[in-house]
Amino acid sequence: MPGRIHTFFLDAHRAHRPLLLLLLDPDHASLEDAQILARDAREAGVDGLLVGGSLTAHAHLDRFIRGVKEVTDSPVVLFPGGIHQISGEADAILFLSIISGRNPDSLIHQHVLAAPIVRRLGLEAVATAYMLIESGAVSSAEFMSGTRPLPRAKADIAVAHALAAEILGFRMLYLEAGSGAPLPVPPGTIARIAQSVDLPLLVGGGLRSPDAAAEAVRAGATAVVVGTHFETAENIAQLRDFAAAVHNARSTAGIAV
Ligand code: 1GP
Repeated sequence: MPGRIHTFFLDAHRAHRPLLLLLLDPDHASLEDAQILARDAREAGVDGLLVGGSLTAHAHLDRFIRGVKEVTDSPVVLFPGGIHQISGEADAILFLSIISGRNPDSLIHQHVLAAPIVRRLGLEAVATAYMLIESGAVSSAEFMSGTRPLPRAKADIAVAHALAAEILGFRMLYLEAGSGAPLPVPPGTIARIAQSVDLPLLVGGGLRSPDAAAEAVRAGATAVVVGTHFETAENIAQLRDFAAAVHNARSTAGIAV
């Protein structure tokens, strides 16, 4: 039976009820700042929080997540850059396999190391196929994982990866341009994938405006993830605009694919 967080995404996907997720990187925010942001996000209508990063050298991940959960009742889901980012305090972990790459370490090896820990903690793990898409610069995820992203202009290749992920039994797809990417995932690629597979589709990287977030949703994203933009204090006031843009995107004009 799907766990609580898998159900949260499945329900959103099936009901065409798009979600805005805020990414908190414990290396980029103190617990106090993260608590303020998490509280503001909840009030602005943000649907959930991801916690993680490519490095995350944070020595007190459990305490960080406990602290965030004190101020929000939104789901808090691990988005790990490695097996050192596992915490039983989270509601679930995205069990990410970087299927765009050909590095066995990020396809299966890290998972073999993580699985016994996840099971011992009783943590819900949602098998998520993670696809890096070329985005105009080398992303941290690309560099740290030692993998190459999918070519930006080749939607057919991205679709074939998504189909393989669905056939292999992954529960969700994550299309990633990379944190702070100059260019987000092309809406045309999102649309082709959304038309090809029946899985919750998370999209993130380089989304800096409500319009860009809405465009990803109109193309077919179940959830959009925004991190870097809200690490700048003056942008936090835009949380509400982002949430409204995402939640209302499907009721406004569609995109041409
Ligand atoms: C990164 O998709 C997330 O893994 C969010 O990206 O930081 O560019 O918003 P940004």
